[in-house]
Amino acid sequence: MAAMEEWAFPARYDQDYLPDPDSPYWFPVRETMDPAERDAAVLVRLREVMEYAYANSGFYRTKWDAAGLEPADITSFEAFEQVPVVTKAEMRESQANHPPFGDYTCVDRSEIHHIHGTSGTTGAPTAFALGRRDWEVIADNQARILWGMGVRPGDTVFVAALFSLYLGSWGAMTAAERLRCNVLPFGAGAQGMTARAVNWLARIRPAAFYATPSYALRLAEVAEKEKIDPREFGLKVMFFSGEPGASVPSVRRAIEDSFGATVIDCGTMAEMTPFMSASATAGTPDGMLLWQDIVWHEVCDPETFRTVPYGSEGTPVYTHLERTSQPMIRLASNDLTRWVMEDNPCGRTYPKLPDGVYGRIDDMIHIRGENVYPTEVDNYLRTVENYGGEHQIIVRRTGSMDEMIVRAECTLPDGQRSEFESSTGSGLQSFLGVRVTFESVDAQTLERAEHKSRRVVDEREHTRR
Ligand code: 8LQ
Repeated sequence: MAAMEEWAFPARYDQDYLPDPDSPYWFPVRETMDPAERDAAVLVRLREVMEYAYANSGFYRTKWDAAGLEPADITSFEAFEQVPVVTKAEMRESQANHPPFGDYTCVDRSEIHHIHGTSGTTGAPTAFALGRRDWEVIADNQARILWGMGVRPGDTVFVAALFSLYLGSWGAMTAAERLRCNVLPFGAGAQGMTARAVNWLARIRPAAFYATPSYALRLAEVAEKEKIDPREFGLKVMFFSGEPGASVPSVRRAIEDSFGATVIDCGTMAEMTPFMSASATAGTPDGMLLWQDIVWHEVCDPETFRTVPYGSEGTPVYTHLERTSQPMIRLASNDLTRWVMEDNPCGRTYPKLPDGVYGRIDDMIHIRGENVYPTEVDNYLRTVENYGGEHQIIVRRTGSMDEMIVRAECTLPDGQRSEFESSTGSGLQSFLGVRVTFESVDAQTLERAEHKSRRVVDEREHTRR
């Protein structure tokens, strides 16, 4: 077997490298090799990354000493699964005790190239410190994944996500720059910006587009108002991260139908940047492949954090194979997914998340013994005629019972909605398998997301958040 291309730790990629223009792969060996051989190389790498973190970070040293393990013990994946996971709460605590970046940061402040962070409005934000060299490696990795999506040098990439603390937009931009694309860092979130985006898209006609799925749908609505058909943008590929959507069948279809482009789902977590390591490809456009030689992805039982067999559901746990600034080693995502190992039409030998990441464990609604994912409501409503495009899910406790109210926009005038309400309410109820109180409101009255949607209003006292 040929050697894995540029496989070294710490990583340093040839910044002038570009693949053969006819190759669907950036690194043909790494992407199509026997997965068992790749896993063997990854296991050695995991030990190297752990040795590096043990030597350079008080956080990992303390954590692993307490668990009675050291990097040299990691001689099998079974041993690696004993490494305790890192939680977001631990990272916040580490940053509070060792401000501003926490004692899991392994490089000197002078080596930090970008600072990003969580953008939540409640609680202490977490700061992400990304090293100069890491930034280059991130660009290279994500350029490789964009290549896999079918983006090519010279293509215009339109980035329609927040340029602020959010890493998604910066990661897409940096990747496109490395790929020798021309980048239009349009951004999102400012007053009137969506209508301007529509006009810029129509004028520049980019090949590729990046945003959150919610925002793409919002953009399609605004385009309609501006009397511009989004198909006229001529987009070839639209890639999405940040929230479920691109793998929710009816949401995906709505985006494909509106824009006439291939929809690609990608993304893990900002902490894990290069976050596109879970991503679909041009040849395998559905679900997400796990690019195991960039980030090591495990799908685990959420209680034991041991991997579940292929075919099963669990929570993703991520490990960096190349980051040296803030390496994440077994970061618990708290998300839910299912993984499989099958022949991928694109020829890459990676495992796959066939349904993407469905959502967060915390966002799952437990109602009368049943679990409901908010994305299932979205998936159903988008198939309903006269649905106005936005909804809210209210979860309330009445007495000792939980109640779920779905409030959805309807394009019909008030007074002509009784059939819509009764058929959608009963349809939704049988789709979800739980009792739902269904209400309709006028179209265009619920707030549209400029970033990630927040559709669940959980009024129960005992719920977190
Ligand atoms: N999340 C992110 N991408 C997702 C996807 N494709 N499908 C389902 N859920 C997804 C910068 C990147 O966009 C990653 C990112 O959004 O990082 P954040 O802001 O730290 O949010 C991470 C969370 O977004 C994940 O844990 C998923 O719940 C969701």
